[in-house]
Amino acid sequence: MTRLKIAIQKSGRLSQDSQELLDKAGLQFNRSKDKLFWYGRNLPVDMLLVRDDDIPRLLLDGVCDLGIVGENVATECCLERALPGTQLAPEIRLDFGHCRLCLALPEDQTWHSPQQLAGKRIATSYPGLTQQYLDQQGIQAAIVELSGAVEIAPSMGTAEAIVDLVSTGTTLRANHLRECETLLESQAGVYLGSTPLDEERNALRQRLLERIAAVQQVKESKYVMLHAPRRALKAIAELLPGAESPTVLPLEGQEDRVAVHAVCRETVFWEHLEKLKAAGATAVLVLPVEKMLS
Ligand code: PRT
Ligand code: ZN
Repeated sequence: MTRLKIAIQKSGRLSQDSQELLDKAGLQFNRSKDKLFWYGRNLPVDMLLVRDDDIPRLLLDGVCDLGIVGENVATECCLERALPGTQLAPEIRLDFGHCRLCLALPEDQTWHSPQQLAGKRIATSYPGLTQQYLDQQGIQAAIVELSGAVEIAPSMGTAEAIVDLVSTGTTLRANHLRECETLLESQAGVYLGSTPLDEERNALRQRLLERIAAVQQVKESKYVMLHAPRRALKAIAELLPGAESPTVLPLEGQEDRVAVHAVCRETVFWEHLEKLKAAGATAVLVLPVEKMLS
């Protein structure tokens, strides 16, 4: 069987989370620190470790069958290529690598509307997404393409505004810039390669996708156990976040109280536990879920 290839970022913000995800999905590789290729030990799946910007192209050119990359990079690559049919949409969103692509102006300028960008210079590493925003607003402005240090462009006098990725906002503040508009909300995702696979490889890819989806699901899931008065069962079941039909068990020697067990598929906050207690629940236990396949 021809082997599947997965591309992930070699070193950067997405690397560790990507490796951990594949690890939890049960993939084992012969790891090598310097090599860009890790051979899959337990399944016919190999890993390519590359720069994140190369991942969309590897997928579109059919070199890789799966890839983990930010929505910002995937969308920008499709816009740059501007080929009809070259859509890359995430198969699964991974809830890491969160950031937003923002338009920012120097702090001393007030933001009224996109019209004020007309005729100005905008520095960015995302010319495709920036041009798309300008086109949507019907504005003509010059794009100054930079591969890094975009945030210093206004103070250097090479641009009046920037479009760059922001997560905490510290970099913008340190450079006396203010966020004005969000062009794209992004997070890492699993993307599929463009080349159609034969039946066997397709089945293997589907199996991996199911495992990855299960790993994602399990992250938020908790197993909740509690004791409840029989009469409050309905109210308590409704208070369990994201739980479907909890298991109700008798308690030895207690007629009016039962044990309730449930898998909660949404985050269980302290507020949920406080409400459960107020509804009559006692001995509330919240346990992590290791693996789940449904
Ligand atoms: O070498 P390679 O090309 O693989 O890596 P890279 O340097 O291009 O990318 P890397 O590792 O920095 O980021 C990889 C991906 O992480 C990005 O494509 C995004 O999808 C995601 N991501 C999440 C971010 C950020 N958060 C982020 N904050 N990517 C970059 N930044 C930068 C941003 O460009 C700016 O310079 O961090 C700075 C702003 O951060 P704050 O916290 O100060 O707002
Ligand atoms: Zn990059």
